[in-house]
Amino acid sequence: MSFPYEFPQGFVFGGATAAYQCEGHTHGYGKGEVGWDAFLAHKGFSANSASDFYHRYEEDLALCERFGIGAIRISIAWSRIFPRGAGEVNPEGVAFYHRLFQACHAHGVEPYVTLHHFDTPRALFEQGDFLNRATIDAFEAYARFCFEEYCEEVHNWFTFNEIWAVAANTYIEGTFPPGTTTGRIDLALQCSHNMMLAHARAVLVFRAGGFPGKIGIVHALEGKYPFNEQDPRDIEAARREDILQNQYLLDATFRGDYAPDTLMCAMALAAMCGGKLDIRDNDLQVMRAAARQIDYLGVNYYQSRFLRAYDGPNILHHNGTGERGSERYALRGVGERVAKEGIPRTDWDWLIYPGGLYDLLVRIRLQYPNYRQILITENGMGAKDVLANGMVDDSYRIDYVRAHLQWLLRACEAGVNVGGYFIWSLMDMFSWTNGYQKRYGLFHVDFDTQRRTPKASAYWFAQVARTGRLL
Ligand code: BGP
Repeated sequence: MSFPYEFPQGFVFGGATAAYQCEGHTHGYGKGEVGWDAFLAHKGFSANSASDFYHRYEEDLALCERFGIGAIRISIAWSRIFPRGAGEVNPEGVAFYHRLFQACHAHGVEPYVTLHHFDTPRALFEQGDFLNRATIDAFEAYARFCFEEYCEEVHNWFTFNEIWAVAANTYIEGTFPPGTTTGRIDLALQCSHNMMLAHARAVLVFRAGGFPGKIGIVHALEGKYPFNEQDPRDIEAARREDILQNQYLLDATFRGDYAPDTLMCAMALAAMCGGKLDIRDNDLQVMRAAARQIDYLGVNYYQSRFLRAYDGPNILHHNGTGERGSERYALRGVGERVAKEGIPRTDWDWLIYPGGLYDLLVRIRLQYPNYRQILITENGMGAKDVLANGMVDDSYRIDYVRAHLQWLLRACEAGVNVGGYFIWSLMDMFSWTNGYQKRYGLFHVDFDTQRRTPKASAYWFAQVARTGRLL
């Protein structure tokens, strides 16, 4: 199969990071606690050192500059600004992000800034996180503060990173803090809705304030395919998973409400768990207004799923160790995720299926013609990289990224407006439910010394970014 190889004019090549995974100093410099701190301590993990980005951002930005990476995805840690989520401001945190954004510009690296990347301040988290509507008010106030404070330095904003990951991992899989709830599809859907409302309110604040720049949201999307394309029950399983992870959020993002088939399926799944969704008319009014005003959608794409119908009890086993074959995910009334012959998997059981990215991009263009632009805000391969003789030969990562870029280019050719690609991740970082063994970076980090070493993929990516061609 032949693929196009030239990226569109102005295409942005970036590296992605997230505050909690790279900054370190989770308790330092006036930062307030987040729900993750105690949860990780209990599991024997800590993000307190991570990649020490708090002190080493100059070095990382210099690497971006040297390797032709013109943009960086950064998130602001809400609890560095408002240690308790609302009220008192931490001036040290505010000043830190000014320094960081200014350094980005000094290195010619455009910052794309996310307001919330999984790290709700503990004070709000303990009061129900986004299931509590008070958190929506606090998020809006925090967003307004950031727009006002950083409007000269930041012109590319995202409200949330991966609402569905927050919702599903907290309330269905139980892999995110507090780690005590599983199987509650109703709570996951309610959490998603409330976060979409918070997103919409932040978008309206941004527009009303006339701040310069663009704003959007980042969703984690996955292609959902029936295991057996001939079996109507598998087709239905794939449809249900698709609505849960993709369509519910895409509807909320681009329509500002939920299409009848989306809503019916969501309500039925919520009812199956004994719950009822609280979606108010006023919420939808706000969401509809925001849907008309967002500039871009960030898509995080790593994998797709093949689904078989499943009605037994929930079996949810997360592979957080990199022991291939140890993942199980079977959700009653939705479906069971299964491996498919011929489709390779990473050590963490993530199916490598680059064509799924194409399918999703084309589908967005057709189903939501009012979308303006898509940025791939995360894509990359987690692996147990080995540093030997000062080098990391991660040719498997190059293959992974190349294949995804090929399908991305094919989607551009099919008329989808894709404006950029941010590799996950810029450097090795802490991985939420997997610790430090699962590495994604272009730059290897020795977590003892914090020394950065460019991997083979960094040299390859630099070539692509500099030439705007996939050779
Ligand atoms: C996305 C998150 C990132 C990152 C990535 C890889 O869901 O936005 O923060 O962690 O996935 O996931 P993991 O670290 O679990 O392998």
